[in-house]
Amino acid sequence: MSILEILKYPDPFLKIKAKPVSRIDEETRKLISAMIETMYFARGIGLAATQVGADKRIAVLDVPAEQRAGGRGQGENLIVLINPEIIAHEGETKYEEGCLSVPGFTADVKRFATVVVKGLDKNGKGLEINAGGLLAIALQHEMDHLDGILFIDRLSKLKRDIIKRKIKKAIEDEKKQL
Ligand code: QAP
Ligand code: CO
Repeated sequence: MSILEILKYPDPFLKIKAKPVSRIDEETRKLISAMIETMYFARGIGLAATQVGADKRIAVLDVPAEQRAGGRGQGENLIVLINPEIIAHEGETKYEEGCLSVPGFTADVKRFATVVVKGLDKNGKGLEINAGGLLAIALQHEMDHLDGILFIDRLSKLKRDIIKRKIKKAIEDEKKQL
């Protein structure tokens, strides 16, 4: 059992482009378990390795079934994705996103409506996911993290500047409280 610290914007580590995983060794397996525990503990639906300070292309997701076409029972929606890539996409959609690394803030973000994502599962077996709805959005959000991109970076410059100013002010106010 280990809960990891989630890095918060503007931590510079959130901007790195994570390195591909070449071997799923003991250290990688431990990281994956800790990421899953941390995601559930923080009540998130997705978490990328860079958010917990690990330079590896790994994401974990658990998008609730009712929000997911053809979804199954709770606890059966856990996805571990290693070295993910979008191999096809269609359409466009907009969703009010949040992020565990930008707590307390949300904004409408434009994404592909459906994606086909290729990668490896936790055992290194090839995996292909055909997703729409919230899962498609979550996959794109987590894959962005692995390239050092936050949802606020996907906003227009005007909206981005406004939200960044609000976040910085919230951090300042929090410091004053101490
Ligand atoms: C990424 O986000 C995502 O601000 C996962 O106070 C976002 O789990 C995928 C969270 C939108 C699809 C759509 C955020 C929890 C969790 C907060 C999350 C907060 C507490 C965000
Ligand atoms: Co995020």
